[in-house]
Amino acid sequence: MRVCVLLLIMFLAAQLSFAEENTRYPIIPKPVKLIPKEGYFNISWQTKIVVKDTDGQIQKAVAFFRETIKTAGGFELKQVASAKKGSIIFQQDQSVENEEGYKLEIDKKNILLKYKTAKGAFLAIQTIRQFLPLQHETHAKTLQIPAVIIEDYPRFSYRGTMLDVARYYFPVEFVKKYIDLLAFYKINTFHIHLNDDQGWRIEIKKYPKLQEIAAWRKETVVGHRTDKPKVYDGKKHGGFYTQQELKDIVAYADARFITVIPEIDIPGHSQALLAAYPHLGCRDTTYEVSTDWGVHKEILCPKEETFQFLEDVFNEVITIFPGKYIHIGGDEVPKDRWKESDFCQQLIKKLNLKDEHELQSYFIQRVDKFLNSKGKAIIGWDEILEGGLAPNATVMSWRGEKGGIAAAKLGHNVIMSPNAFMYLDFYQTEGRRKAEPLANANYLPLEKVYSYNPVSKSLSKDEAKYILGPQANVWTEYIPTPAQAELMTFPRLCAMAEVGWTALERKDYNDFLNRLNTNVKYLESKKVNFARYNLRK
Ligand code: TNX
Repeated sequence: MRVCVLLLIMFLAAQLSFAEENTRYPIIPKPVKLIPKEGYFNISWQTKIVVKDTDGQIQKAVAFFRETIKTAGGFELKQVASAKKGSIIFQQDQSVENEEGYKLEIDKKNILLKYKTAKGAFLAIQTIRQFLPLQHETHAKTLQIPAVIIEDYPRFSYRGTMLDVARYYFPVEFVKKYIDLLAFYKINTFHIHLNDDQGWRIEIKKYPKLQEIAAWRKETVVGHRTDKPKVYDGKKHGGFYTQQELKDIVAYADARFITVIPEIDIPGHSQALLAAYPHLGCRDTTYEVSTDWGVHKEILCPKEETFQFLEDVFNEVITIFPGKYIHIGGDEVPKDRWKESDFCQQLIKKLNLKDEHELQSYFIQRVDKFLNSKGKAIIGWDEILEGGLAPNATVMSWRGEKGGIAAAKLGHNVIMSPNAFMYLDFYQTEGRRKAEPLANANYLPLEKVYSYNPVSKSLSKDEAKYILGPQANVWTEYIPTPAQAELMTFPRLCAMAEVGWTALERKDYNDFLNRLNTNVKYLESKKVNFARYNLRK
C-alpha cells in the first residue's frame, strides 16, 4: 500500500515537472535532447556576443540575432572576438554532425552556441528566440533565458510551406511576416505559387500583358464553388509582385536561411496566362482570367511558340530566385483541348507517343531539359508521373502518398504533401461551417496534422532516403485576406514543423499541446490571428 502511494506521488511529481518543463521550455519543434537546468542567463545591454568565425554566413546569422535582441530588449549587443564572462559565444564545433544541427549550453554565466554550419547557428538562435520572455519582444530591460542543455538536429532536410498568392494577391509585407514565422518554427523552404487560372503574380518584363491582363480578374465567385445559383462579387481582384519586390522577398528569406521555391504552374492552371496570350492555347479563341474555382480545361498547347514563351519566362524567373529548384506545377491537366486539337494529335503521331498523358510528359520533359541546362532542377505535383517522369524531377505528392511512394521506388526525390494531412485550406473543427469562416470542404484538425509520418511503411530503408521531407500547403480559394491566411496556417503549421523536425519516438501530441499553449504567446505578441479551436482551454 505504502509503495503504491509513493509511486503515485512520484508519478504526480513527474507529471508536474513535465508540465513545468513545457512552460519553461516551450520549444516547437521539440528538440532531440533537452536537459533542464536551474536559473537563468540574463541578456542585458552589457552582454557581449563573441564570434571568432568571420565567415559571411555566420555574420548573417549573428546579425539576425542582434536584430532579434534589439526588438525584444530595445538595446544593441556589442560583438567582440574574445570571450568574457557574461557572453553569448558562437563556436564552430566538430562534434555537431548535421548541417542544421546545433548545441546550446545555457547557464547563469554564458550562452554557448555550437554549430557545424551557419544554418545550425541560425536554428539555435530560433530556439533562443522561443525562450525570450513570454511578453515576447516588447522591450524588457533584461531578457531572461532559462538555463538548459540542448542537442538538436532535424529529422528531414526539407521542411516546407506553400502559400498560394495566385487565387488572392497578398501584400509583400504580409509575405515577409509569414516567412519570419516559418523561420521561427525552423521551416527552411517557402514555396510560392505564383500563377493560376485566376491570376498571374510575377512581373515578366518581356511579356507586359501578364501584368496588364493576366494579373487581374473582373470579379470572384461568392461562397463555395458548389453553391447554386452562382453569385459573383462584382469587384476587381488582383495584383502582381515586381521583380524587385520578389528579390526583396528572396533576400528577406535568405537572411533567415530560408530558400524560396517559385512555382510557375504549367501546362494546366493557365487560364490567366491564356487571357493575356491566347495564341498559346490550342483553340482559335480568346479567354478571360477565371472568376471561379475548380479544375479548368484551358491549358497550354505544346507548340514551339509556347516553349519559346516559357523559356523566356523561366529565363527571367531564374534571375530572381537563386535556389536550385523551380516548381513547374504539372497538376490537374484535363486533356480535352489536346484531344480536340489536330495539332496535338499530329504531334502525338510524329513523336510516336501513346496518348495525351505521354504528351504531357513530353511537355514537362522539355521544360525540365531547359531548366537543367540552366543548372536548375524541377519539382512537379505528382501528376508529372503520368506518362513518364522527367529524369531529374522531384515529385511533390499531394493526392495522397501514392505518387510519392512510386517516385521514391523509381529513385526520385519526393516531398510529401498529402492533402488529407497537409492541406491547411481545410476546416479545422468538427462543426465546420458553423464555427469557422467558409473553407474548402474537407476536415483537417490540428491533431491529424501532428500525426503525420512522411515515411510510409511501404518503403524500404533505401527507398525512404528519397523522402526529403514534408510540406504544408495553403491554397487560398477561400482565403481572401492575410488575417484569414493566419487563421488557417497557425497553429497547424506548428504541428507540421514538428512533423518535419522531431524524431518519431519524441513526438507526443499532449506534450505538443502543452508547449503550444505557452508558445502561442509569441504569435499573440506578433498579432498573428491564429486559430484557438484546438488549443487547451
Ligand atoms: C488541388 S494541390 C489543387 C489546387 C487547389 C487545391 C485545393 C494541387 C496541386 N492542385 O489547385 O487549390 O486542390 O485544396
